[in-house]
Amino acid sequence: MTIETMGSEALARIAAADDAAALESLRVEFLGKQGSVSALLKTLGKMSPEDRQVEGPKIHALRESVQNALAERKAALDAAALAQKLAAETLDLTLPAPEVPQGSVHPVSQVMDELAEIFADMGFAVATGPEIEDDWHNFTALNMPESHPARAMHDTFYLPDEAPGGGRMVLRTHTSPVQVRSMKAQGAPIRIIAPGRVYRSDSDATHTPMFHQVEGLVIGEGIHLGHLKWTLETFLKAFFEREDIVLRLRPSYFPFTEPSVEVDVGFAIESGSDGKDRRVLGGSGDEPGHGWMELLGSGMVNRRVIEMSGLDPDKCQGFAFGVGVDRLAMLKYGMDDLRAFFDGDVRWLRHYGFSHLDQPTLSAGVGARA
Ligand code: 2NL
Repeated sequence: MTIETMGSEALARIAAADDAAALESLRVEFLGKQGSVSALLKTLGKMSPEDRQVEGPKIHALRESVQNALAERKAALDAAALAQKLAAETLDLTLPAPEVPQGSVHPVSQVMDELAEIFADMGFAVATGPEIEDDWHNFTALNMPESHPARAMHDTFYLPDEAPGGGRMVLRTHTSPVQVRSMKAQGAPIRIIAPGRVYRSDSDATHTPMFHQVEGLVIGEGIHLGHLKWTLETFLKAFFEREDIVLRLRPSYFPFTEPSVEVDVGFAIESGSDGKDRRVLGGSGDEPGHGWMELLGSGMVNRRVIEMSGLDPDKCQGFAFGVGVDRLAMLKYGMDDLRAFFDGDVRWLRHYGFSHLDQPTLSAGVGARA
């Protein structure tokens, strides 16, 4: 084979190499220690000076052209690989943002935000406190001494730890201890709501061992039942976004209030599009086809509770109330199974959850928009 045919054959094979590995094996085949071009170079040493004069430039030219062809082909393959990578990674920034999975606001959080907004407008601050409480703040200060039968009704979760001041540490059974702490810390006057998690060892279709409660407390001079009724009426009208909310106050009993008042809300029975009857709040429960639904517990704060919280019951009085947040959410947003609240099922959340962009405001209506 002549040097010329060797050259043209080598260049053709280099031009046809379609990846870096094929190119490298050609480099070894031509220019490696045992390579064909290297072998030709070695023949120069044994040639006569005259022959070397003729063959030398040809062989060196062959080596150079093979080297150049390898470098060129490598550059071409690299450029093609880069172009392909760039094409594959192209981002069209004019496309709309992709649909990505989004979180949503849990109905309980939404209702808590609505409560804070409504009560802030009436001058209430939001107070919080520990979920692990001592016996004194959860029970004794609320007029439930050790032997009190109401303690047994609280289905309390007890911790092994001894509480300071006697008894055991507990998971709070209501948010009342938050308010006892507020009275002790800031004295009178007071206008607060205390929303949060509470715990009772009870579990069935309508009870979960953890649920949410909001309590309210107003302490001042000359506070009376009229203030309580106005406050609850104003709250419920704002929360359910209807002016025709009608309240019925019934005498009741709680150890921490005296007198104690249970609050019913009038409802009407409407048949839904699914053929099922639903209770819709609004109107007097005494009309035909209407009824009363028990919603809140409340009363004038027992003077013993005011005393134990470090205030003088002859100088200041107050009212308090408590209501289940989960229950409020179910009533307002039409959810029928309490247990689904705490399953963490994203399909449920997608259905009932709220947009974080829908901040409840009184001016726009506290409820979320459709
Ligand atoms: C209910 C409703 C209620 C209170 C909670 C309270 C808090 C303090 C003092 C007096 Cl610090 N009362 N909270 C009052 C009445 C009812 O909850 O159904 N509870 C079993």
